[in-house]
Amino acid sequence: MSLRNHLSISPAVREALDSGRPVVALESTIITHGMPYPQNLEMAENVEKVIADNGAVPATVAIMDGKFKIGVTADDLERLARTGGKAAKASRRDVAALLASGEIAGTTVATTMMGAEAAGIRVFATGGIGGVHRGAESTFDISADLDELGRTQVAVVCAGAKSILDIPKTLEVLESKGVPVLGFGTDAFPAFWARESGGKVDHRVDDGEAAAKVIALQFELGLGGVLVANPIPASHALDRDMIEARIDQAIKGAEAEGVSRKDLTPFLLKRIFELTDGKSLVANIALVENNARVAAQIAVALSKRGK
Ligand code: PSU
Ligand code: MN
Repeated sequence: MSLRNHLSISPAVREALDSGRPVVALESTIITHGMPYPQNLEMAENVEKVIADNGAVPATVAIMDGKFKIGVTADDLERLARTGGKAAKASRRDVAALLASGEIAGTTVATTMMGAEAAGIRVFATGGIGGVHRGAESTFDISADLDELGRTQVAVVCAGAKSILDIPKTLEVLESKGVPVLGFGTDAFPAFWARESGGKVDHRVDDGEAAAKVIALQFELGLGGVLVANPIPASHALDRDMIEARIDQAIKGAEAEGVSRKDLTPFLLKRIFELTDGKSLVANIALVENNARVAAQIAVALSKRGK
């Protein structure tokens, strides 16, 4: 039983892993379902570059052509970006069916963690994680990302969670699953476009070294994943009241149109983009690049520790 038999690892990533050099995984649902074309392609290329500029090798993960790809070619990246929302969105439950069909799919945080762990990659950068949706007490809509963080030994660097989710409930579930939440230079759990959500992190780390020390111990102890919460740069943060009002509007729209389940997050992202005249997208790109930089610093620090 091993996902390893279904990986296709790019030569650059293979070489880095074999020689113990730092590697950072990247997800692809953010490319297929999180942003429109061509900004998604530009973002994906820039983020890979930020990681390389900070001394690590980028490994964008996707399920396509019947393989779990770890590190994709420029051509693959373009295919993912152009296919966009017509691609499948691969959560844990979709992996076997998508490997069987050969369909093209963006990997969520959950599935990117699975691929990263199977390949031996310890650090992964994204924008925001999935979590407990507002109204989950009646819909049961809780992202598989939270379960994956509880069991898979990968550190995920994100800008917190969007307040399209219920952030207090998301933090409660992370606690139940035993996931340490590390605030990167902050005591506040960030809310994606805003630097604060009102929630607190469990522990604070102020640089890549400090984060790597905790992550290395967590993995040595076999305790599952780690969430590193890295707030959006202040220069790009959006006004909290403005964005909250737009999010409320988008959620009402989803309810009115009967959008739910796995279509909900992509629908809300698109509506918020429209309602903020694209400001949400500019901020989203800035925070992903910021997370990529921090993830590379952590990967470099881990590799110095021989992890
Ligand atoms: N949140 C964002 N942008 C995203 C996603 C979440 O701000 O692109 C994507 C990620 O890939 C995440 C997934 O893992 O949506 C969660 O989807 P779901 O809630 O269906 O598990
Ligand atoms: Mn869901």
